[in-house]
Amino acid sequence: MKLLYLCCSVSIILLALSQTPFVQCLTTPASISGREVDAGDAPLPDLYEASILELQDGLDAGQFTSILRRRLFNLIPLTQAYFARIEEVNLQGPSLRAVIETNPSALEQAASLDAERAVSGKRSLLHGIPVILKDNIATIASEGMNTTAGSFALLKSVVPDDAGVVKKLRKAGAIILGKANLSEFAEFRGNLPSGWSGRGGQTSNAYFPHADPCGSSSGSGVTTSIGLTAVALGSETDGSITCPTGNNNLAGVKPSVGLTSRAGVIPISEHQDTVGPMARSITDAAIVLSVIAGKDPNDNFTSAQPPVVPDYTQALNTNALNGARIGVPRQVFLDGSDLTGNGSLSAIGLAFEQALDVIRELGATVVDPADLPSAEAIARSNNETVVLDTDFKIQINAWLEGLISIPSGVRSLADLIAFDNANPSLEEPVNFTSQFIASEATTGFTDAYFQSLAFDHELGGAQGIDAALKMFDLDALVLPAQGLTTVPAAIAGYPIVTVPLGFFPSNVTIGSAGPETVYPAPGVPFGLSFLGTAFSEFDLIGFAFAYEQKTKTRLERRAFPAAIPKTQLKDVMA
Ligand SMILES: *[C@@H]1O[C@H](CO)[C@@H](O)[C@H](O)[C@H]1NC(C)=O
Ligand SMILES: *[C@@H]1O[C@H](CO)[C@@H](O)[C@H](O)[C@H]1NC(C)=O
Ligand SMILES: *[C@@H]1O[C@H](CO)[C@@H](O)[C@H](O)[C@H]1NC(C)=O
Ligand SMILES: *[C@@H]1O[C@H](CO)[C@@H](O)[C@H](O)[C@H]1NC(C)=O
Ligand SMILES: *[C@@H]1O[C@H](CO)[C@@H](O)[C@H](O)[C@H]1NC(C)=O
Ligand SMILES: *[C@@H]1O[C@H](CO)[C@@H](O)[C@H](O)[C@H]1NC(C)=O
Ligand SMILES: CC(=O)N[C@H]1CO[C@H](CO)[C@@H](O)[C@@H]1O
Repeated sequence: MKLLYLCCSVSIILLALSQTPFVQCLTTPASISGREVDAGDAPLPDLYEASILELQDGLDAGQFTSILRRRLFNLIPLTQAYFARIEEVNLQGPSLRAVIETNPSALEQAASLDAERAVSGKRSLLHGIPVILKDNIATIASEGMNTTAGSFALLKSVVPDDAGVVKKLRKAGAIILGKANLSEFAEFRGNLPSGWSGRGGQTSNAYFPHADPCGSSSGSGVTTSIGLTAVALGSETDGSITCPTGNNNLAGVKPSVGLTSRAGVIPISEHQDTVGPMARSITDAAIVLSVIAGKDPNDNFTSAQPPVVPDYTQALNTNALNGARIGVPRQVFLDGSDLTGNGSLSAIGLAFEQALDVIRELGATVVDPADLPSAEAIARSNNETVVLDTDFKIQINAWLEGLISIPSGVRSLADLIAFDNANPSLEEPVNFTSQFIASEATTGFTDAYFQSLAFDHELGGAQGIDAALKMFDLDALVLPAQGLTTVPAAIAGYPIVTVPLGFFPSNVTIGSAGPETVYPAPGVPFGLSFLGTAFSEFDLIGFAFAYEQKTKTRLERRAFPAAIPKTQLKDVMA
């Protein structure tokens, strides 16, 4: 009854205000995917952890409405609550610097999406759900936000259009809450610290003061980890979703190259870049991926994907690991890293061994080791650098050329280097521009480039991940999310699905990660990755979900107290 009452009272007020015909209230189903809900009587969701489905239940029930304050819309309080939470911790308090800009049009979008929902129901499970975008994902300038990859050189530049993934989000009814700080140019500038950009400063992890959030989707990770947004999008070329997903206690999907559009995303390399969700649960990540996946005429790599985008929420099966064969390509992380043995990162190796036991308990056969035949060749290879250096120059030049306008006048990589050198106080070029310089020195699509590209696909795919899957008759591979474990999937363009694995213990020796950051540090999270062949996201999401539901590792530990925002829905509704 309560549900009906709330729904109708909101709609009647809307009707009075707008003369919009009131038709939907009685027929809007009060359940999502067959679940019975009566959120009208339920407590308000805690925004630190709130899932997309919890938020939808509240929205369906009109639960976030404050009639006292004449707030007639559910989405305005929800959006305001997230804005207030950002305000509390972004530049004040722990100064996490996770958000680079908020969307000045968000409240307007919230109002119109709310009115639409009252009249004709929700467009999708993302209707009204706030999303934060990494600052390399374009949004039309008229909305009020910049798209800069964190660089002052791109400030106030005008992009030709929304990114392909943003068009899909808007169509699904999502609210774009803001842009996330990142490692500038997605960490393709030089030896810059993870999570640092000229415009945004140093992003910090919320689990230990000044801890490394990992990069380059650092702000996407930190904002999601403490509920400054419902979900975020990140991008990965090699490790940039996987690593910050792990370091911030999240679930994330690095999709196969070509599953999600890169049109309108400030590029590194079309051969490796990919855009994916970073969320607090595999369920949320699956909901977002189902929306952003799909073909886009503006990114022809998407034509390689299977004809039908799966509904990834159909993969959410707690039994998914039962009977599966999961391989451990140990050489990938034993070589040249400190994840095992007695080093400061050994907690990761220890937790990983325990995770293998959980995977066995869930009915899977763990094949260990299940090494990639190419593991040693990958460790020795410099092919990826050749490909990325060459691609970046060509693609960033095209991006800069394609802008409608750019006040800095920067129209090429050479201009970008000159801008950084001319503005040391903004962009600290001394130590941070070496990758730009290496890329600028490349001379286009040489024979060596094509050879490197072909080797990469071969090393990551046919002699790498695909070879191991075939030789050991596996359904997927599993690895810690840190270190160089992302390289084989990066060079092959293959997917990775990451879930929380554990946290550094309180007695870990605190290390230095950059001028302003520490790593490892007590309580800082790390992740577990499931890997497979191209377009195997559906299966990987199932495996990750089964592991996540069995362990619920995310809930074991929260951010440090000052990094937990206090504003909740009740505070903006009262
Ligand atoms: C970009 O950022 C600048 C400075 O913060 C701001 O004045 C401007 O409104 C923002 N948006 C666009 C589209 O330029
Ligand atoms: C996309 O188009 C480019 C340029 O026209 C071409 O070189 C490339 O092979 C195409 N890629 C795919 C996957 O179709
Ligand atoms: C770890 O330390 C113990 C005791 O100091 C030593 O016996 C062992 O060999 C070390 N293990 C590795 C992998 O270094
Ligand atoms: C690329 O990989 C191939 C195959 O392993 C190797 O022979 C070659 O030396 C590598 N090239 C570079 C530039 O590292
Ligand atoms: C640049 O790096 C070098 C070596 O790592 C260091 O000695 C120097 O202080 C750094 N310069 C600046 C301006 O940070
Ligand atoms: C930290 O504590 C654990 C458990 O109490 C212990 O096994 C480990 O050796 C300690 N590590 C260090 C670096 O002191
Ligand atoms: C939304 C927000 O707080 N943005 C800030 C990000 O950091 C830069 C640099 O400190 C500030 O100028 C922005 O206001």
